[in-house]
Order: sequence, then C-alpha cells, then structure tokens
Amino acid sequence: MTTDAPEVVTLGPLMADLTRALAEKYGAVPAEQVAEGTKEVRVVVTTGRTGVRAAMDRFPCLAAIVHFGVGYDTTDAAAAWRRGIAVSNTPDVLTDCVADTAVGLVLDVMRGLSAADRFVRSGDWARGSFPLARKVTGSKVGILGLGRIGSAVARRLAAFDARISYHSRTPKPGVAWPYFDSVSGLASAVDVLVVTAAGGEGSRHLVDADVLAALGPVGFLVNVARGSVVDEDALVAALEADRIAGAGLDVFADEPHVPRALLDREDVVLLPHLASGTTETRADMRDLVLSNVEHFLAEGTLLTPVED
Ligand code: 8YV
Repeated sequence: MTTDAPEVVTLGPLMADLTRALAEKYGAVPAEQVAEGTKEVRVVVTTGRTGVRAAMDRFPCLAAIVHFGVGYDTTDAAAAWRRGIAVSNTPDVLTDCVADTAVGLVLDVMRGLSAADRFVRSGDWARGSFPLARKVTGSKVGILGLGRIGSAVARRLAAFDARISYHSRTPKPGVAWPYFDSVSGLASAVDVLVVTAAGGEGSRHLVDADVLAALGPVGFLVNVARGSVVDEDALVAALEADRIAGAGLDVFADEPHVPRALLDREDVVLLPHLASGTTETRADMRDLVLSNVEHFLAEGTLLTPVED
C-alpha cells in the first residue's frame, strides 16, 4: 500500500507511456495498491477490456471513470451515474482505424486473402489453384449499428460501389441508405453483415442463430464491435454446418480465448482485437485520456463524457 494517496489510480493494464504519464503527472498507481476507503482518489483510468465495477465501492470520493477505448461495456455505467460518477471514453480518434480494419476483414474473408497466403506458404500452389472467391465491389453490405464507426465503414465500402443498408434501434435522420427494422431482415438482404453496434446488455447476441440463418450459406459476417453482440456458439455451429460462407472476427466472447473449432477453418479470419491498434491512433487515444483527466481535475467535467 502506498502512503501518499493519489488522486488518480489505474485499473487493468494500460499502454506503457500512458501509465508513465499518469504516474509522472498525478503520481497514479494501480488501484490495488491503494487502501480501500481512501478519500483522495477521484479518478480511475481503465480500458474497455477491464472496466470498473467493484472498484466503485473501494473509493468513496470517486468522481470520474476515464476509459481508454470507445467501448465501456465492462463498466457498470448505470451504477456510476447513479452515484454521480462521470464516465468518459475515447470516441472519434479511433473511428478511422476501426473502420479500416472492418474493410480489411470484408476484403480478406470474401476474397480469401489470409487463406491464400497460407496456401502459398504451405506449397499448395504447386499442387493446384486457389479456389475462386467472392467479389467485393458492388456487393450488398449490411451495417449493424450505424454510429460513428458503422458510418465510416459504410462510407469506405460505398467507394467499392457496395450497396449499403443498415439496422439501428431507429432510422438515422438524413441517411439515404435503406433501413431495416430487424437484424434478420437486414441479414437476409445482404452478402456481408458488418457488426459495429456498441457492446453491452442491450446488444447481447443480436446476431443469433436466426440472424445467421437469414444471412445464409453465401453470406459473410464481420465483427469489429464486441464478441458479446454475436452468439459465438451459434456462429461456430453455422460455420460448421456451412449455413454461412465465412466470418472475419476482431472480437470474441471471451478474449483472448478463441473457440478451438475456428482455429483450423479456412473460411474465417481471426484477429486479436487489433482494430484501433496503430501507433497514431493509440497515441491519440492516450492523449484524449490525459486531456480528460486534466480537464476533470481542473474543471470538474470531462471532455468526452458518455451519458445515459
Ligand atoms: C481497444 C476497443 O483495443 O475502443 C475500444 O472499444 O475495443 C479498442 O479500441 C481497447 O478498448 C483497449 O483496451
């Protein structure tokens, strides 16, 4: 336990230069090193992977939870707001990289790029041709969750002459792309369904066995949102029974665990939750976290708060 209680503590692993900057500026240390009940602690900095639940009880004067990441479904935000604790995330700065990754997964899974790379490396090319893949340009793309990231994915794929349609809780004003009022309706109308909906209880298993059946044997699934949005058991079952054509996944239900059944499949592309993982974007996320902490300690408000 430290003797000088800090105003800022960290919860879960953070990128090294963020941890360093928080330690230098605020004397921040991991929350576990600060005694329960310490009143000095006002800010917890965490990531979407760790989040804050029980730690809210540890510090009676906690006033802000600052997330490194746009998703904050691991934090009980409703409980935080009930206690008057402000919550922030890092929107906008990672939109481009996550959307780029989604487009990469669409191209990879539909054209079989990663599988073709394995085909060359294994020497299989000398024994025959790589199977034909599917055309991305002009394909029908469904966006599940047309927020900042979903819109950025749609804009990029529109440049591939893709025919975009979407599902969100309600139609988005001013958006001309066709709206479907059900996920199954959207899935049955597209070649590839791209999941960009926020995680959390409200979106849990939005993509279930029925949606995968609607996507059908020539349909692909891409998920750059949260593993929880897709019923992973249903996805594995659908792939194994050839009820869908393939999946490109950056996120999983129980990271870093990936279902064993997916590891040997050629019709899936598996990424280690890297969508925002570029030097530039991670630096922007770090800076936005630091700005949120600084602003909160100076003004009592967050720069990029998330609200109910
Ligand atoms: C991060 C993410 O990798 O922003 C998010 O919601 O999932 C990713 O950008 C993650 O939050 C960092 O832990």
